[in-house]
Amino acid sequence: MNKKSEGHIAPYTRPAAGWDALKQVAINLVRERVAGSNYKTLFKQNQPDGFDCPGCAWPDREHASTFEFCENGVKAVAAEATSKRVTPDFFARHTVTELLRQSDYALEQHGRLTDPLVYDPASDTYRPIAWDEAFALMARHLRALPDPNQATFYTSGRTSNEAAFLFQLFVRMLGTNNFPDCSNMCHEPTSRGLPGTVGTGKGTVTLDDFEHADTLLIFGQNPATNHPRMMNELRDCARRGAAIVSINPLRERGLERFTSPAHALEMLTGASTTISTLFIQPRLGGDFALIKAMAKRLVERDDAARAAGQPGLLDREFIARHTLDYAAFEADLRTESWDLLLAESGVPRAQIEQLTEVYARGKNVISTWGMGLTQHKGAVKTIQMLSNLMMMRGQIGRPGAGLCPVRGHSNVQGDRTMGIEDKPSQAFLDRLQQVFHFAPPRAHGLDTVDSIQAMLDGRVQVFIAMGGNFAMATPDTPLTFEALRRCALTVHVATKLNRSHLVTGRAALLLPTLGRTEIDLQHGVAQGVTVEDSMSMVHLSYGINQPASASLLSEPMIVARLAHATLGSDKVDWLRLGGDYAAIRELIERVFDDFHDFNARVAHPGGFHLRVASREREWRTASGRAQFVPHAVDTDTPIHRARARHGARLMVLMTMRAHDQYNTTIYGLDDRYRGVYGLRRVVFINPADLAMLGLRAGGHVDIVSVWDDQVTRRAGRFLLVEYDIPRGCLGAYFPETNDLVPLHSTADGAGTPTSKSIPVLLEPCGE
Ligand SMILES: Nc1nc2c(c(=O)[nH]1)N[C@H]1C(S)=C(S)[C@@H](COP(=O)(O)OP(=O)(O)OC[C@H]3O[C@@H](n4cnc5c(=O)[nH]c(N)nc54)[C@H](O)[C@@H]3O)O[C@H]1N2
Ligand SMILES: Nc1nc2c(c(=O)[nH]1)N[C@H]1C(S)=C(S)[C@@H](COP(=O)(O)OP(=O)(O)OC[C@H]3O[C@@H](n4cnc5c(=O)[nH]c(N)nc54)[C@H](O)[C@@H]3O)O[C@H]1N2
Ligand SMILES: [Mo]
Repeated sequence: MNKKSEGHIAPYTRPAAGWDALKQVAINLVRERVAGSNYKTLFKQNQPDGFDCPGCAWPDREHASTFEFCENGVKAVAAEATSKRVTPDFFARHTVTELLRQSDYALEQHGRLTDPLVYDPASDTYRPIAWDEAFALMARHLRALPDPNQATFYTSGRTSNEAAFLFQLFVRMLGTNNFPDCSNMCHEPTSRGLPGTVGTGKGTVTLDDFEHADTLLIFGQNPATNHPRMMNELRDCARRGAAIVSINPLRERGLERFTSPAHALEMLTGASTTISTLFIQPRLGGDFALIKAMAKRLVERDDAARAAGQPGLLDREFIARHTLDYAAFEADLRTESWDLLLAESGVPRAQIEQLTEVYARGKNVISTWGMGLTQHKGAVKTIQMLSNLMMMRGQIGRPGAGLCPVRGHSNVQGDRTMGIEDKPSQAFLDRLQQVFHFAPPRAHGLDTVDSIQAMLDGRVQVFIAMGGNFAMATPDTPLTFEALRRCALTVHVATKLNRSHLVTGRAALLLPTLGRTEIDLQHGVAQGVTVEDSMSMVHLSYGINQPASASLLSEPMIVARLAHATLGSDKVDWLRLGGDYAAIRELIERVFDDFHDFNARVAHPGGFHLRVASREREWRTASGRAQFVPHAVDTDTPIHRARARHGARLMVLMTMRAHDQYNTTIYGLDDRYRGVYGLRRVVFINPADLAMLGLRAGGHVDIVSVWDDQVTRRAGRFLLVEYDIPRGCLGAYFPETNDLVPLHSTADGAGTPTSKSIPVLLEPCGE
């Protein structure tokens, strides 16, 4: 128990969701002061005639007849439907410097932005500006750049397909591929890794496959908090007798037992479903070695079975017909050292054998993964190794089986499909050239980390963000702040105030926009936008609430007016497109073959499935076959080097989400399933490490990064909390810990910050 604050620690013993979740919903609706007329919104989320939940990218059951209840979806909707407003009057009363001293939670609580604002350095305040003047100011800055590559354009994953398509078209017509996006910090290793093995950077399953799966491997994911609607799928699988394994350093309570709020009887009787039957707790970043060990064990078991005259365990027909380089891959497995795999994974051999049995017994296996696999140095090769493992038994491209990366933001996958991509393919650029008659820039652009470095170096002068909270979501916070402050102009299109808006360039704009829950009228006609979920379903979303303010513009209209002001409308009639999203969809259809008959197909309830070639065993690799990719265990990483210097005191830190946050948006201060109440500055640690370090639970420490530059990265005063987490591993929440992530500590081949494997030391601080 912590005496100095109101927070406390108390283990959670009930099943996930259930009545506790309902209670939290009520609390949130009151806290957000959601207007009575906006309550109905909650029942329209993910319904055929409603809007797509802005919460996460988990798909919806087609024609869902019951309200798919989701506590955190309600929080996301309530946060947008709040009746609180942050008006020009508020900004006149508070300087930016003053606002910077408020917590992220407090900033969020001020409510929805109502008017376009411009930063006034003389008074250090944001002041109202007319929309036309705001666009003229941006156009002036952009046109004045000697090289369009001196501007960079960030996208967060709530942006609709229509807005994203216009955004990328405008930016490429301007002349750059500088498209940092939230995906760079998220599933980029998935998008870069999968094409090298199965040819397509997307998942191969749909919700229907969950109905036929008998085995689920859940790697590095906390669905009870981050994808609550996935829990209903897991519940149904568990009830059918499917084996469900959670592979996670933390034994997440939400994956143990679950009471479904969608099932009245379960709620009334307090019944719950056991979800995971097996918990494997690798050390942070140990998944690569673990998966490789499973593959090695599978080869050994296959040898033994065949020697005994039984059928083998590998799907040799699949391997022969569909894949390349299995022999080299198997040879590498045979020579790999068990000792090394055990040491690097942190999982005992008996458990690896048990896990391999579960996998080998599965007729239909789905592997899902989240940030626990992607935010590491070796993330790309880990994902490729998982793909290898699944291919060994032909578990890709047939019903009930496959690869299931679980994306974060509700349209992050769609934004990438639409061309928010710093490394666009030449074929895509050719198509843009054909359809729009201009010469798109061909050189690769800047991603998120590159953009920060370029701003620091003065190579980028203008930063424009379509949503998100760039300053808080990115690593190395003080450096990122400095980067933004060195810009000539920073612009944020946003729904609610966040810290990024307070870290201004010499000139700065804050432009308020409609949220997805709001009615978007253009020329008196309600517009729908489309989004693509994590399983490649594309569907329409119509807002139903009155806009938070009469001055809001939609994202597509903001892009259209910016493009018109900057480039003129000779080649593209921007303003017409900004006022008619069906017309934007007609252009999308001309650029992407998979979107043929877009308007007609998306009008069907539930939308349509965007074809994923690998799901149909069409491999879009250079050879036309799925590729086995051998990879060695890396024993010379920054963590190995830091451990060589500091010995057992060296800890590895993961930064993750608490239950009451949406990325950088803090809704509340609890993390219910992990038993943390009213506190965010906590660090989870194994009791044996506490003893080894001479520390005690309830004490406070500073966390200090170990990195091979001269920068001191420190996050002060965290409460030590004993937890069931492997030795040498720590867990804490982001964004409070982003100061600790070195900017250039990124995933090989993907540039993703290594937010889940930061080498650190703990320093006790006085009470
Ligand atoms: N309510 C809510 N919903 C959200 C979000 C939110 O913030 N709040 N964010 C959205 C976004 S953008 C995303 S990307 C997703 C994120 O959803 P998740 O991927 O679930 O996100 P995290 O909380 O970052 O961490 C996931 C899990 O990874 C585990 N983990 C950490 N390191 C390792 C490792 O080395 N190996 C393994 N096997 N596991 C590890 C952690 O213990 C944790 O359980 O959720 C989306 N949905
Ligand atoms: N240390 C650490 N860092 C991380 C992570 C981690 O696990 N650890 N996770 C990473 C991941 S997975 C991700 S995806 C990124 C997230 O990075 P971002 O996407 O940049 O961050 P969010 O917190 O989701 O952005 C929230 C803001 O978006 C704005 N917003 C909300 N809805 C809308 C809308 O409809 N339109 C517009 N224009 N704006 C809107 C609001 O102003 C809100 O304040 O963070 C990454 N950073
Ligand atoms: Mo994400």
